[in-house]
Amino acid sequence: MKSDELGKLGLGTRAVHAGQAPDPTTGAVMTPIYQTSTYAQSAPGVHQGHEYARVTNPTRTALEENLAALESAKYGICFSSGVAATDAVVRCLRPGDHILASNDLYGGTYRLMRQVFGPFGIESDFVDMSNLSVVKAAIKPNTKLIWIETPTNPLVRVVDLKALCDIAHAAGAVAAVDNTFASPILQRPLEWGADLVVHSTTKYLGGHSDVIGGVVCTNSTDWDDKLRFLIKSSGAVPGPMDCFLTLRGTKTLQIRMQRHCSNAQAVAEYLETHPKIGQVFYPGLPSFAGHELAKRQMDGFGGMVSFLLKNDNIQDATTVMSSTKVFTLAESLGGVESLMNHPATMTHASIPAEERKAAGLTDTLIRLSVGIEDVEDLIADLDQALALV
Ligand code: P1T
Repeated sequence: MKSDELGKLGLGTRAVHAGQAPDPTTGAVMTPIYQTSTYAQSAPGVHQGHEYARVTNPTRTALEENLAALESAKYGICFSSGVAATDAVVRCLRPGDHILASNDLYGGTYRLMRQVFGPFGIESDFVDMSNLSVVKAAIKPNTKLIWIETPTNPLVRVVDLKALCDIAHAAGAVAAVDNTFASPILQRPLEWGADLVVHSTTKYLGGHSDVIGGVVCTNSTDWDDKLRFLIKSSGAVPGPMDCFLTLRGTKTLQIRMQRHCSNAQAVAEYLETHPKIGQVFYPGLPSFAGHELAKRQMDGFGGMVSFLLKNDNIQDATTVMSSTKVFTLAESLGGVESLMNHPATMTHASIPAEERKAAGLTDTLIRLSVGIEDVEDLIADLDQALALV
């Protein structure tokens, strides 16, 4: 299907069809796994569009077109992990440049910016992006990249995409949004003015916790060129099998997201009224600070819920995290199965304790990735674990 036709179709239809046409040689309806490292040339420089698989692979191209269509983007560039996608964007900066990022964000993004790029002379600061005046005050003359997560990991704060993209552009900086928590079904940042959208495709896009991957989507030909040059030159490419699995995942993305949202809403409402719960973080709760903004900016509130116990101590939190039977205690999110995560020791351990605390990420916070199981079973599982404290 051509890209001008795709733009008129709904997201569910794009998820199933974009980037994919029956294989011209066999008629195979599903995109084959082109498990090859190289392609025959009939004379030097004469080939059928592919030369070497670090540069392009047809299974990867299908996935790139599929993800671009979902994000309302012209281009999608796939990477071997979400972190590799972030790395490629940051590599386009130069020593002396400054990144302004959200202070509530995936711990690996913090580690990459501070510990990997810091020694190369790229500065980074992390601020609360739900406060626009704090963001404006933190912009420096050398700020070249504003890195936004919304909803944030792990406190699911919702920040104003349009306002932040406007601030970035007024400062002459690029606005990049990590859209992993929302997925393009619930939020398409390019439509709010972002220059780049980044995903860990490991999460909702893949959807089955069986593959690691990343993507950057953009409408900018300049950024497409820069990122493809990096793919060719530094080689963080996903293999064809991984692309196939991710492409298989996106076909069901829309219906999975609907179920993640309804299950998470029910779990959040259950937790909010539970006597042993101190605080629930979920954009779908009217009591949550980002609720009204989420209603305007998103097409659903997502599958991620975080909470604190009323007895806000690590012993009780550990008891709950060690006692669930349907929720598995593990890093990651966005798969069909429900996961429970302890940010302080797992996904966010690389952020210094003082900085975590300042951002409101306490050592007792528990994060849920609510899966697509029967919601009664999820609630019963939480209920039996909470009964133990
Ligand atoms: O794991 P990888 O595919 O490299 O993606 C990194 C990444 C990027 N952005 C966000 C918002 C993420 O949450 C992640 C990975 N996060 C986890 C593993 C986690 O459990 O939070």
